[in-house]
Amino acid sequence: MRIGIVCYPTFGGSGVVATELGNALANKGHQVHFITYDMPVRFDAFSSNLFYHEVVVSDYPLFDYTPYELVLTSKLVDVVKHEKLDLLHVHYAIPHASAAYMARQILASQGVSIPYITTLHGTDITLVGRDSSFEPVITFAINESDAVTAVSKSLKDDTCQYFNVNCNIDVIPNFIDIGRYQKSKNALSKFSYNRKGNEKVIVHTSNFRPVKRVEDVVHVFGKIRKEIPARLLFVGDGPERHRIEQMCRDLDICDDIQFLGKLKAQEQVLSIADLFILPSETESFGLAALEAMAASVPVISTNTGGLPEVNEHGFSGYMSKVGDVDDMATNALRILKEDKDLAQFKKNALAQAKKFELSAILPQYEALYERVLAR
Ligand code: GMT
Repeated sequence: MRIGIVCYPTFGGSGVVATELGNALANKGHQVHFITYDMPVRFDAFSSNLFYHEVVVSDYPLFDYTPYELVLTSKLVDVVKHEKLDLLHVHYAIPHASAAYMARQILASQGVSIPYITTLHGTDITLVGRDSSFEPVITFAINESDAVTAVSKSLKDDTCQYFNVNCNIDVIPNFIDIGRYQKSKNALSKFSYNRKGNEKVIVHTSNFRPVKRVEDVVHVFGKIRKEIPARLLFVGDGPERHRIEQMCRDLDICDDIQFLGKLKAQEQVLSIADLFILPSETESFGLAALEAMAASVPVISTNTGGLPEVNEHGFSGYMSKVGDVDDMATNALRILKEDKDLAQFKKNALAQAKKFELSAILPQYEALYERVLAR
């Protein structure tokens, strides 16, 4: 098949999922064309089946806000026609689904037929999409899609609850290439870090937005550190980072915390981790938790959104109510205090991640593509 993928090319989960999906489809012999404003972070530049088409947004003094969606639409029309694409798969509804709709209409007027599939990832529904400034367009573009997928059952339910949409949504969960994470585990970590004695390494990865409640990570860590030697590694960056750094200073625990910033190969850091903390306010899936589990790292998370579909309470880690940092710290210590418990949780985390192995999920997307093309 000749597939066009539209996504945000950044470190965010939706971009990572879209890019890994494209890489995997290309490995299976499909021709995959990425249409984005920048080279996706995980793009496999050495695959002969992968192509990248940049959406170049030029500035003009009249525009206070450059109309990205129109430039994207024009690019979609061009790539579909000239690369003879069979279908478009857009990740994150805003503004990709409406751009795909517009491209489909323009192409139809030229006698070219192109179906589009929309994959909903989370904040496009739970935070941004619900905003009345987007809602009518999102509802329309979802209903017009030739197929819609959601990355968890919880996200499907939220979509059906918040939007007046036809609820014919396929749940196709996010996936993971376990080999990539286990390989880093078995090799010597490129991440240079000298563990002091028997200290436990705790990791949090996010875009440091308020929805991630990064301050809760610091509170939980502060409680753990009172009981056992531990170090906290932050991966990622975003608007809350400055406030979190200030919090570490105020609590006088900065010596045990490192901010590593945005990392391309975060599996190097996970390979030395003992615990992952994800205390989000809402999380449609929690890809970061799955990545941790693929590296055999148990997860302390909240029980919000799609997280119960990913993290199994008492098995791959524990879940607590949003904001309950005492419970999170108690659970973290249940995992970390005894080496034999930690070893068991690490094994369980990997077993849980295996349920989301790429090889099990990829055929679900291929089957969906075939179904759409057969109509
Ligand atoms: O978490 C974010 O803020 C980024 C966002 C994105 O679109 O990149 O992540 C969403 O999509 C991921 C991939 O499907 C999910 O794993 C995340 O749970 C989801 N984030 C939220 O729902 C907050």
